[in-house]
Amino acid sequence: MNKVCELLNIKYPIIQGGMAWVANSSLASAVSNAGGLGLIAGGNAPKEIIKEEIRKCRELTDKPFGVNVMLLSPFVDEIIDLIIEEKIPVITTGAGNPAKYLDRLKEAGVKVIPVVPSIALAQRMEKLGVDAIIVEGTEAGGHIGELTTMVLTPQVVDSVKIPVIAAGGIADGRGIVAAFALGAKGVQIGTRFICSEECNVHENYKNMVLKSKDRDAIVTGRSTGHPVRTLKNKLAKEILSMEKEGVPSEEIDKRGIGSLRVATVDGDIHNGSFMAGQIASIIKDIKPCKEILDDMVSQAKNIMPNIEL
Ligand code: TUI
Repeated sequence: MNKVCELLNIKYPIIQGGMAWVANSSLASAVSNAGGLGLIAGGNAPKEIIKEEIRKCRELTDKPFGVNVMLLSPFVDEIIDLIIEEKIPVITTGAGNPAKYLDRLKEAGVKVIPVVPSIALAQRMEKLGVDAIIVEGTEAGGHIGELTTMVLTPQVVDSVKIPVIAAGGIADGRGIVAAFALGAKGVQIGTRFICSEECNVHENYKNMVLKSKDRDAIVTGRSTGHPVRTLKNKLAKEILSMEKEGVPSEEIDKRGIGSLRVATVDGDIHNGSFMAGQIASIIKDIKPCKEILDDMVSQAKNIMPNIEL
């Protein structure tokens, strides 16, 4: 049996990305009901909001689902408390090192799967006793590292013993086969699920993804040390020119604050931050999560009949 499926008690080793302001109980339950692992994204939300999403998700699915913890959030401590109180079976973490929470989480029986952008961090996480690791290439949307999925995945596979899950640039069965060929035992998929029926973001967000072309998912914030991949629009271009002009980092970071809500809730195509991966332009339709998963699994099995999916 596939190691990731065994670890998480799921049908397919396909994990939904923890997309802040995107991944709520509707999306997470749909992915879990379809046989993957759905996750509610903690993002920058306080405990009460996530508690309510967990309650709703439990009404919508009896399958396992997790929470994604964004480690730059001011509410991390209380979100970790909530995860333990609610006996959430698994978390993924992003944008930082979860080391200081690991003992408590493990003691409570919560499986921890950090998202990392480098080999060194993957090795450090394994030593601390995490259950699996997600390696996220720079093709991914949102907050990113430097290395591509293509180079990161095989190197981390060779450097750790725990299961490696590949992320960044995967949106169909071909991507899954490629990740498995590199030694991954699972995949994390984000952008593809934005264009699902159960994803509740503003329709303008979905249309931005559907209309995007190969070079539209660009990176802002390289100069401030917080590189973020979003679809090209007025906001992204403004931030890039502020960077070019040498505007102080704090001011640049300030320009981005709140813009994820402007994208996901208001659907303001000019001023929102439309985080998406480089694979966005491959996505051509909006379908139910079950169809997305079934289609990518059958495509992968057609290409590679003995794939451990
Ligand atoms: O976390 C993500 N992607 C995200 S988080 C996010 S919310 C946000 N919005 C605006 C600015 C910043 C964040 C949007 N997208 N992916 C997983 C990921 N984690 N990618 C890279 C990392 C990472 C980076 C540094 C993980 C660990 C790390 O450790 C540094 C250290 O040693 O503490």
